[in-house]
Amino acid sequence: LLTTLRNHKLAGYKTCAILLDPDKVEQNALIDLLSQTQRHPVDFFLVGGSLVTNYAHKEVIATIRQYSTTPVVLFPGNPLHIEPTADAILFLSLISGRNPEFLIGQHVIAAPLLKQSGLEILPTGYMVVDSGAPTTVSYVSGTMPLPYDKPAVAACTAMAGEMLGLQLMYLDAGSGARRPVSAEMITAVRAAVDTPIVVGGGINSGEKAYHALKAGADLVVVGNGVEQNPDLLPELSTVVREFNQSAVRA
Ligand code: 1GP
Repeated sequence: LLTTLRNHKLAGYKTCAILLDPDKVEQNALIDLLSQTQRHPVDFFLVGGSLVTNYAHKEVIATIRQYSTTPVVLFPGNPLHIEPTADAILFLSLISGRNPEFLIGQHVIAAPLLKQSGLEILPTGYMVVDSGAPTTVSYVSGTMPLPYDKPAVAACTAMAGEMLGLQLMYLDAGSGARRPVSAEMITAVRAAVDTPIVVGGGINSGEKAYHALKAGADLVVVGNGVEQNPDLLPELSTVVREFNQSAVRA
């Protein structure tokens, strides 16, 4: 998947992913969503969240496999969320924070399990961005998010992450964020690094997805938006497709 993401980035081809939170997703709603993705495809499913109270990763992935061939990527909050039936895992180092547990500590615990799992490892610089209200990820990780209006801080953080060898950068305003990551910040990070850039948190309309892609995101992640509004999936899929078509024409 990393090679695919890199090639897409080089070709200027944009992608989108739906984040499924095993705590929230209900079996029938998931089946409906999966059948909708036959008509309105997405590129990846992300499964996980920073705090999972109902560990149903395996069941959620089994249902996805039953109805879809779209790759499944784990978005873990801790090593308990490793599920070898997925295709890959975002191996997240929380580089916006200064909590050693989320920079390297949990990774040491997870490493032998991951080595055995057969999962593709996607080394990811994870940057949580202030969205105007405390988010679960900030609270659970005990870290301060990047200031919303300091694109240069995000750019330098991403640069350092890339120099440390991280292969993807994920700018996340947090689940259900009131405001998504700003276009200015995405553009600054885009200019600072060559890695593919993932952007998520609070993207609950096609328009917001468009702005993130236009600013330089390679992959947009939508979670709550799709759960709350069934019309968003077709909209999202159309935005990404049209974006790619206009890029080809240009
Ligand atoms: C959160 O980026 C994801 O980690 C998705 O957020 O649920 O707000 O779309 P939303």
